[in-house]
Amino acid sequence: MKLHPIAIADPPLRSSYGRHAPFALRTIVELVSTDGLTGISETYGGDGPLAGLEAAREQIVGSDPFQLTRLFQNVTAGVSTSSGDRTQTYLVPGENPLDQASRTYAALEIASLDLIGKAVGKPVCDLIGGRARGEVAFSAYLFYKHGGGGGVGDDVREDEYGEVLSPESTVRETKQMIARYGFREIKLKGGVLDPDIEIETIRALRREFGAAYPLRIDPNCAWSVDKSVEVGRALKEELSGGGYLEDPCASLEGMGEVRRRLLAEGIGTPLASNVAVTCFADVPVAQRREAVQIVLSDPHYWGGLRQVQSLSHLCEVLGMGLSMHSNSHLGVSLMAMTHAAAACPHLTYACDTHYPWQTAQDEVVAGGRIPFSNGAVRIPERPGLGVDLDYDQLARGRERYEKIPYRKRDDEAEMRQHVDPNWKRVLPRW
Ligand code: GKR
Ligand code: MG
Repeated sequence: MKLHPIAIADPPLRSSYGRHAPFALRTIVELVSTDGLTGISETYGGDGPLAGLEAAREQIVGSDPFQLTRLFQNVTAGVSTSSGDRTQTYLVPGENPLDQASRTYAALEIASLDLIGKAVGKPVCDLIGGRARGEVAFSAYLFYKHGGGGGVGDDVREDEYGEVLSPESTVRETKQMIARYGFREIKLKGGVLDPDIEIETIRALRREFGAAYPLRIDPNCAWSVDKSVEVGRALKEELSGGGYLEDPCASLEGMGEVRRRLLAEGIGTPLASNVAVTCFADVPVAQRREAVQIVLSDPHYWGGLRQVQSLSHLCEVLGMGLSMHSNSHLGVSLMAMTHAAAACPHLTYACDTHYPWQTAQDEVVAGGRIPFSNGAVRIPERPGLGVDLDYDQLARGRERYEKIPYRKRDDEAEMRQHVDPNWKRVLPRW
């Protein structure tokens, strides 16, 4: 097992967590088999995830990549991956220590599946039951942002979007992104500006793109129950027809109350979550309480591709919808997400992806950026995930990692440094 911690340029994107740092952290995993094949994956970066993977070294080295059930048992031994206090609400995504075991397993499973695919000459989605679709649709993931691209000093990236802190500039940003990638669904990361401005932003997007482009907004719990109901009411039309309201407020209790109050007013906007529902045990509870109607899966977080398939089945049985969450990532992750979504028939929403926010300069996939056509990524007719590593690019990512002083995402610190020295993450803010 080879672990490559890397840093990738990331623009100053805003969310209720704060502001993205100039570089996001990722880890590239390589599993090299005795017959010389290499399986790869990409996962969370920084000290925590790296230590989790190191701790699993004994479990993976010398093991058989086909024995994933045993690997899961070993890596998650003594840790409940299906229940417990796993809420992400007050933590930066991917930083809850209770999630480490399933995140570690996920990275090893994906690299093992890539390895198996290369050994038997089959794409990853075909190893786990085959594909429900040959291409996977992604959504335009819009952020409010400050001007400038990612990176610092003599290592900065071009910024094609500029400052986006108003409804007008968000429409411009969306038009640019859709022109380039062809996305057919739109997600706005909210919880940044006054909710009235965010409501106006969604309305402006609806006016510009029409009902053919379903809309979703995700303030990552920045709103109280009352404010969530107010926004749900104001955006009744705009979030209907394939859209959703994602994590408007914290906790299953809060989400359940929002849903009940909206339904009482005849507003059926579904609530989606990657914050209130973070483990299998949460899913039936969320369904019983009517707190969440659409679960946001993520193979990196939920324990790999096969667990996402289980989640898909569970959601189907419980009459819930399934979508997919993302964090800043490169092409190896994008391909794992694509294979996972292709193998989940119940996943009917366009998946989130941060991919448009990264650039070719940071991509570690040989041959460069993964192409999108009409907002979708095709499953390549190649074994495994269908991508290989560019080792020069990987080395550059590692150099960047060595140069930067931080080993953990801290959006709050970025806010204090660049925007407001007294900024704190307050939930709910409104
Ligand atoms: O990149 O700032 C961000 C997002 O807020 C991300 O970290 C979230 O995990 O996109 C994610 C979400 O849907 O909550
Ligand atoms: Mg979310």
